[in-house]
Amino acid sequence: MRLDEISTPSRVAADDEGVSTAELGLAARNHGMPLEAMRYDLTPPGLHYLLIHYDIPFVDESAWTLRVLGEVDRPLTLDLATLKAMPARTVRATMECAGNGRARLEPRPVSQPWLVEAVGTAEWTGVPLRDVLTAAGVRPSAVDVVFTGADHGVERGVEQDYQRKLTVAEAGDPDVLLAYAMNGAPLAPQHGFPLRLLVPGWYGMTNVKWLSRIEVLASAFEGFQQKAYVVRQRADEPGEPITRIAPRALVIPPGFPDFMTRGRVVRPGPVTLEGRAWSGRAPVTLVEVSVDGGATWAEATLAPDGGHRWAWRRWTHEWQATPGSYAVTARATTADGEVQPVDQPWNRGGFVNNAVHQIPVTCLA
Ligand SMILES: Nc1nc2c(c(=O)[nH]1)N[C@H]1C(S)=C(S)[C@@H](COP(=O)(O)O)O[C@H]1N2
Ligand SMILES: [Mo]
Repeated sequence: MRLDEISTPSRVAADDEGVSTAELGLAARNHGMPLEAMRYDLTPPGLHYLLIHYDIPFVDESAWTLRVLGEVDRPLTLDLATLKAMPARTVRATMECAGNGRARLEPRPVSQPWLVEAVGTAEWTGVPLRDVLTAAGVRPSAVDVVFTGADHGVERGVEQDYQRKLTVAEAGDPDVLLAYAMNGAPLAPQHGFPLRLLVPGWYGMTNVKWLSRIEVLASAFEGFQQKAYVVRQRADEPGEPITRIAPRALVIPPGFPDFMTRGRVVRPGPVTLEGRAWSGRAPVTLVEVSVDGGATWAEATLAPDGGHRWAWRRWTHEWQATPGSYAVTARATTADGEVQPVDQPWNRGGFVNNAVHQIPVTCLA
């Protein structure tokens, strides 16, 4: 047997093909954030979404070290106590999986079948990456910085440690952290204990968990996960690399749900529609709400960002509900004029689908 016989290539589902038990298995391991948890500024423990390509590695803190090597004058081996003794920084960041929205694409790329719930917000504490790189003395020849996790698996026939890179310039951003705490507590095993990379504003795949090694290269890194996270229409094109989070607004589902369909029920009268909006590109400056599936829009009230540039912002909108059927939706616009699309931005990997999300709501008589 060869690895490529047990590990299948990426593919797109047939028109009438339902989600398979393999996709269900991924969805059960990699759970989303229940949308009602958008009521919290910081996603409470256990409610933040999870995405783990392989297994959660078991890491013994007393034996763990981080190695910094490659194009540096002083290769380092750091334990957790040494990292925690360095000046720390805390950044509040909304993290979102690049595959969020994938299962709503038609046709559906077969992979982790996210609807819209692959998001969460946390306060991450750690050492600025650039302080560690400065301590190691990055050489002028350096081009890319490669981050390796302790997890190992096979994907599309390629056996690998999970690895992603930043360019030297991207790695120098003072908000990029080697984080050992999430919301003031040590990282949970599923979120990367004992150390993960945190790159505020970038899609999830960049934030390498269970960090074991940082290698500075004098050439461009072309690892599997660099080539996998690209927007492409055909399997044989190189595609556009995925970096920063596209703007998105989501609605906290109003009223109460039907158990099976999760369709919503409200009673006539005032209903406060509420949600969050975020962008890793230009900041969100406008949120609009529609109760008729996007036929008409009203401007929502956007709360101040409180100095948290990389975190979602709360928005509210008062709605006078009268008996009938509604499709409640919201859309975000950024300072650059980027507006969330109504039509799906389809691509083979099912990435960066920030098309507006509609929630069916019934107002009782
Ligand atoms: N080592 C490692 N890091 C990883 C991953 C992984 O599978 N292995 N998944 C990435 C992806 S695709 C996402 S979306 C985020 C999810 O982070 P979370 O599970 O803490 O929400 O972690 C990223 N970091
Ligand atoms: Mo992801």
